[in-house]
Amino acid sequence: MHISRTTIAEHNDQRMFAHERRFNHLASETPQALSVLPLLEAFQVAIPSWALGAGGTRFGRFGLGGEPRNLEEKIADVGLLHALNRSSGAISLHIPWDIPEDAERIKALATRYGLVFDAMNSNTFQDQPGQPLSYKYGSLQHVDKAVRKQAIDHNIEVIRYGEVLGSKSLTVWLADGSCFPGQLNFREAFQRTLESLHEIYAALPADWKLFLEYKAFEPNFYSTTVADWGQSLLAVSKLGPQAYTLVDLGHHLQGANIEQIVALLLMEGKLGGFHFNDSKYGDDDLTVGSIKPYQLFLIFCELVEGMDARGMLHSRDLGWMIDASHNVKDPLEDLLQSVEAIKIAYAQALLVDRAALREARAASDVVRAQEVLQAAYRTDVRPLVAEARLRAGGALEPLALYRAGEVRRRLTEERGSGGRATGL
Ligand code: PSV
Ligand code: MN
Repeated sequence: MHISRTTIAEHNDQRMFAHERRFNHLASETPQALSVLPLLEAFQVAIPSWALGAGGTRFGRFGLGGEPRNLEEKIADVGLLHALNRSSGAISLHIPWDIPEDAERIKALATRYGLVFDAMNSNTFQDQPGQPLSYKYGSLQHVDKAVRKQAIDHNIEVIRYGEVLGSKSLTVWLADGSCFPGQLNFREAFQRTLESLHEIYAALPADWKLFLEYKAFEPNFYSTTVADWGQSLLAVSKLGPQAYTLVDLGHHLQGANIEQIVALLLMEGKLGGFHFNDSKYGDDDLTVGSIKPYQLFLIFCELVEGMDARGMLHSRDLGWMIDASHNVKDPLEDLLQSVEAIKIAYAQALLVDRAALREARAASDVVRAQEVLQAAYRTDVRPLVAEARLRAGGALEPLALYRAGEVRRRLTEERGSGGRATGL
């Protein structure tokens, strides 16, 4: 499936007059809007290879037509998103769901779509067919050294695949933990995990990063061995300068102040990457910005401020990835919405009057501080995000063009309706 430049240009021409009117109005009201356009254009969000088909819950899964049947088709789907929004120029692979059998060919295919490979993800939370030892009681934390070795070797294998693809990071998420009190010695489980991580860390190429993702609960429901940002930070600090914490928005206990976590991790130089999604109750993996868009904005405020304080390049110095699951929506539509929500929150955070905020804080003027933040949050930045997309060669309204092109129907014709993308 391909959407040509001509189709995009025709779509844009039909909308140009209305877009220019909206954009010029915004630019006249918000003069700094123009200066943020290059930042918006450069900002890319990686699409996870496991989120291109229908997801599911433990109660079942409702299939979808035209799901990608292999890695090549997943790359084609991400290529399509990127052609539409020019902001999804990377793909994040999960091994062994997406083993690149011929990595050089896969890399060349991705390059044709203008895509690079973001973080590689290992999987020691499931047993694979033919796997000698089970991860039922954990992987890097396991009491049996042989299981730990199997999990370490798997992570090193993932790094090797990533090297050929041009990736520069490994994300480790561990389901390790315990389901019942008494099952684990917490200290020893953490120490075994750290020891295993040291071996993986030692296999990292010099220009790679290791991201350690934390998660409060699930699939273990009494304890998780890397359960929160403190535990991840503890581990990555002991590992060394190439190890960082990864924040997945769905992995906190309810009400956690994620923006504060982000601020402190950045302050310590230990925030490495992000998994975007949204949630109401637990790790719901919903469309970014669909439930708590204000929280997303506040997180971006801390990201922008914290990265600027350290002289970091927004587009490059953190790993930006979506990690979502799609139970009722067309995944490609959902991903377009998610990327748009991320860019809207980023644009709004860039528009915060930081000097005014500093002054309000210095005067302990709480009311003024809120006004300053919300002035940015309540600015309709959609024309700004659309202008950045237009300048980068994308569509003014990606979702509208996706629907007008009947992409899902065409994908279903091409790939059939019984296919099932690999993943959870
Ligand atoms: C776990 O819930 C997680 O967030 C990790 O990032 C996994 O790799 C991903 O979801 C896919 O299951
Ligand atoms: Mn995640």
